[in-house]
Amino acid sequence: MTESFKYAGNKGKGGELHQPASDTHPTMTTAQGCPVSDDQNSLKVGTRGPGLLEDQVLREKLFHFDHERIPERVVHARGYGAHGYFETYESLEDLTSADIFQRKGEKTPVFARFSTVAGNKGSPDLARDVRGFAVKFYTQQGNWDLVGNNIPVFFIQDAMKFPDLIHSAKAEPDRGFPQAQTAHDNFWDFISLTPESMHMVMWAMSDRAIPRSLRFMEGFGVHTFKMINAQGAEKFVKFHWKPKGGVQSVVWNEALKLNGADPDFHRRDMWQAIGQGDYPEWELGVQVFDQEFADSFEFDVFDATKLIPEEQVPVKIIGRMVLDRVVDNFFAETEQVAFCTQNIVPGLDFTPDPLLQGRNFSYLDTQVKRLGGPNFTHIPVNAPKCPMRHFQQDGHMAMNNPKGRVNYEPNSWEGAEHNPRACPAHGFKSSSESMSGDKLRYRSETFADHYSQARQFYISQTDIEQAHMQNALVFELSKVEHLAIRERMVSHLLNIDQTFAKKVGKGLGLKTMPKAAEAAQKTRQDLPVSDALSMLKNPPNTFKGRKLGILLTDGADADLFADITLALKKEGANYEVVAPTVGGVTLSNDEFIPAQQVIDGGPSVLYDAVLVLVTKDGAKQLAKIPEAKDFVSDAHAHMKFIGHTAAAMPLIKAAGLIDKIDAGWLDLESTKPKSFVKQLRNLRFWQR
Ligand code: HDE
Repeated sequence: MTESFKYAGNKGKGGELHQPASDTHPTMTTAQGCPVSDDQNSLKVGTRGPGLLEDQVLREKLFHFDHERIPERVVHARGYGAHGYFETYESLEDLTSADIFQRKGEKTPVFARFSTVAGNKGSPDLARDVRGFAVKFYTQQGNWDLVGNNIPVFFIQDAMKFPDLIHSAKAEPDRGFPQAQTAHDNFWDFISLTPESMHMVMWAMSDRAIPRSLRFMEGFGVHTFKMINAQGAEKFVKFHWKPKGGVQSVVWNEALKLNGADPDFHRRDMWQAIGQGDYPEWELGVQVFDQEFADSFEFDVFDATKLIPEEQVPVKIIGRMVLDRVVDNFFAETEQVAFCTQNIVPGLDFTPDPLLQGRNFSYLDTQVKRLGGPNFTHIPVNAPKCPMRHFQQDGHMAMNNPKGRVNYEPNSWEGAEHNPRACPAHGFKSSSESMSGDKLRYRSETFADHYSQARQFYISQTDIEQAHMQNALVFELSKVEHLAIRERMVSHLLNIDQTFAKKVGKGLGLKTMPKAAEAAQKTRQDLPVSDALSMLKNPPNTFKGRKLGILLTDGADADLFADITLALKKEGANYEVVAPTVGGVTLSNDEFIPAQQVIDGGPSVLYDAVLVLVTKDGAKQLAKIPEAKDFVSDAHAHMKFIGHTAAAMPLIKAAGLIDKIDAGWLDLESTKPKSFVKQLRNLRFWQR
C-alpha cells in the first residue's frame, strides 16, 4: 500500500464526511488567492435577489467550471492509468545502446494507461473492443513511449485508412449510436470491404476483446522496431508484455451483464488491486531478428496485419513492469498523459511500416488540439524526469521557459549552464539505411496475403475458443441490417476456414452460402498451429488476484467461512460478501460480518467463482428473491465453480439447477477449503 493512498473499501480516497469550517481546515481562497467568506451563497440584493454582476467569487467559480472539459481522445477515450516502475533484468548492451537497458536491476519510473478504442469517455469497460496498452518510460535519456494494444496485429496496413476505420467503428453519424460497439452496419460494411482486416477481426472476435481484467492482458508493440547498439549494429524487434497473473477473459454473456452491473469493472479492479498491494505486473519481452530472417519470413515484417509466431522467433524476456501507485488526480495524470509513438530514445528506431510512419505524425498533432498547445510536455505526467535543455520557448501555458539570455543556435555566448549544444556522439541518430525509389501511392505486393494468418490464428484456438469466435461473429453480424454485408463477411470467412464460415452462415440463418471472396493471394494451408496464440492452452493455474463472491445469510457456518477466507488469503485471492442487506450478517458463532454488496447489487458476474454459504432457512428466503436465483444460475451458465453445502439446496432447486449439478459444483461438506481454492485455479469449468 502506498503512503498517499489507503484503500477504504467503497469509500476510496478522501471518503471522509464533510466537516464545517473550523481551525483544523485551511481557509478556502479564489484562484487568485483571495480568502473566501461564503462559498455557498451568491451575492444578492436583499435576501431573495436578483444577483449582482460584481460577484467575482461566483463568476470565477462558474467560469472555471465552464471550462473543465477538454476534448476527449478521438480514439482510446476511455482509459485508466497508474504509475510504477520498469526493472531491467540484464544489460542488453549487445543489442541496444538505449540507456534503460544498460544496467541489470535498474528501475525506471513508468506511467501506463489502458483503454478501450471505440467508446467515448463514459462508455462501459466491458465493450467488445481492442484494448490500448500504452507505457511511458521516463528514462535517463528521455521519454520512451511504447504505445501498444492487447492484440499483436492491426486492422489496416496504411495510416491513410485510419480515419475511415475509426469513423466506421464509432457511432453512426446520423443517429449517434451505437456507443462502444462494432455490432452495426457501418463497421462491418467497412471491414467486409477491407480484406486486410481479416486477421485482426479474428482476434477481435475472440475473447481477447473482453478481458477479465486489465491486469490479465498481454500487450504488444505491434510494429517492428529497431534496436541499435553502440557500434551501430542493428536488429529488428517486436515488443511483448506478458502478464504475471496470466491471460484471462470473461465470456460474452458475462460481459453484457457486467456492463450493467459495474460499467467501471476494469478500472475498479485496477484501483482495488493496487490499493490492496497486489501490484499488477508484466514482463517485457522482445522477439529479436535480423534482415536475413525478415527476408526469409513468409510475410513482410513491416506489415502490421502480421505477427511472427513465438514458435518461430521466441520471446526473450528482458524486464518487468510493476504498477504500484494509483494516480493522485485522474484528470491531471490519466486524462492529460500524452503518449506518442515518435517518443523514442537513442538505441531504438522506427521502421518503414506505413502504419507506424503515419502514427508518428498523428499523436503529436492530436495532442496539440487535445491539450491546448505545444507545451503539454510541461505537465508533470508528460515531463521527462531527466534534464531537458533546448531553445523552445513561449506558447500557451508555458511554464518552463529556458533561463538566461541565449535562446538560439548557433551562438557564441560563453557559459555552459543554459547554453546546450547538440552532441553527435551521444545524441539520437537514425539508423543509416540507404533508401531510394519513385514517388508512389502504392501497396506493396508483399502485403497482399490477408487470410493465411487469420487461418493460423483460428486453427490455433481450442474448440471452446473457436466456438466463442463463431458466436461473436453471429452476434455482431445479427445486428447488421443489410443482408449483403452479412453475406460479404461470410465470403471472407470462407477463405479462412470453410467449416467456420459454414457455422457462422448457419448461425445467421443464411439460406445459401455466398461464394468465397476474391483473394489477391490464396490462403496458405501449411502454416502450423501456434499454441502461443491460444489463451486456454496457456492457463495461469492460479486464483491469485481473483475474487470469490460469497453469498452469506445469518447463521451461516462460521468455521467454514473462516477456513475458506484463510485459504483465499494464502492464495493471494480476494472475496466479497454478498448478503440480503448491506448491513451484513451474523454467523453461527455470533460473529458479525459486514457485506460489500446487497444481492441486487452484487450479481455473480462480478466474481471469478462463487460460494453459497447459507442456512437452510436462509436458502428458503433467498429462493424467493429473483436476483439470488440469478446469482447461482448465471454462475452456472458462465461455467464458474460454485461452492455450496446441503443447506443451499432450496435456492439451487428454485433456480432450476438441481439436476444440473456437475463436477464444477463443489460440495464444501466433502471438499476441504484448501482443495476448493485449488480447484478455483482452473478459473472455469469449461466441460459444462
Ligand atoms: Fe493509435 N491513436 N493510431 N494506435 N493509439 C491514438 O492519440 C492512430 C494504432 C493507441 O492511452 C490517438 O493521444 C493512427 C495502433 C493507443 O493515451 C491518435 C493509427 C496501435 C492509444 C491515434 C493508430 C494504437 C492511441 C488518440 C493508424 C497499437 C491511446 C489520442 C496509423 C499499436 C494512448 C492520442 C493513451 C491513441 C492515432 C493505430 C494504439 C489519434 C493514425 C496500430 C494505446 O493520435
